[in-house]
Amino acid sequence: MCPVVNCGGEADPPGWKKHQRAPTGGSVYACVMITVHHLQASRSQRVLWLLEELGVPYQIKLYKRDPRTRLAPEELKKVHPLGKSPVITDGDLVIAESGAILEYLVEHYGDQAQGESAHLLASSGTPEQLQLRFWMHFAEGSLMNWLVMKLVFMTIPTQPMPFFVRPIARRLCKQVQRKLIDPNLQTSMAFIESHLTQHSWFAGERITLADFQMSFAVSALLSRSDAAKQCPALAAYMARLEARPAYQRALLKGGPVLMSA
Ligand SMILES: N[C@@H](CCC(=O)N[C@@H](CS)C(=O)NCC(=O)O)C(=O)O
Repeated sequence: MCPVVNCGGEADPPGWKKHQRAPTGGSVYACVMITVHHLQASRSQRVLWLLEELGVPYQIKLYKRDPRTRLAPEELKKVHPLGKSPVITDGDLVIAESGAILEYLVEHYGDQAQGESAHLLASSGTPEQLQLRFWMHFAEGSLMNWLVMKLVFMTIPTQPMPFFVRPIARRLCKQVQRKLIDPNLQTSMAFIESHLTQHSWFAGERITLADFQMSFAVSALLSRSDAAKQCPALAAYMARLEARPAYQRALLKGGPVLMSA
């Protein structure tokens, strides 16, 4: 049974939603817990990390990847028709797509956070806001496409296939990586490295939502590109993220960020 609390007209406490008006005045709150529909080793780790930083209560519903195809289970389509993770539910709301989820969480729960986590957005019209917006879109609109392609073309030759096809598959996949994917990753990586050499965080000198959105792509880049491992600013940035207690708590609750090869 969900507990109920009477908050007498104060701001919504974190994790509680206004339920009904109390006859004696004030408001009655019921705990409508945010649920993160978390696919094992996936982008939804960034949502867990944000919730930990904000200090908002939530629960995790874990979905295991198909061990053969590594795809999400069909069950996730019952939560949202796209069947991808992350998806969150908050009361009657179902929200998909990492960027939309991160923005929703900060807009609705950000003011309940403490310290630097209370200021994860940038002021309107500032250069910081432009940067924040750029990295929010770049992460999923550009960089992740190349990183997913890299994973796909690394994985194809390891899949079951007739023995005489495997050398052809291997050669073809290597060519695609060398001619198309790796040069694009290299360009992105050099751009990120140069940016992080000049700034501590993606939108400037303080942590913002852009860092949550970019965190998964940076992990994937470091794991899928040998050249990225040689980038000192990128490595130092990742170490800074991993040192944050909230990031560690998210890892403990959600498991590793990436699938093992
Ligand atoms: N742009 C989307 C991508 C969502 C996405 O593709 N998620 C992956 C996990 S990293 C997924 O659900 N994959 C399982 C599948 O495609 O079956 C977002 O950022 O939310």
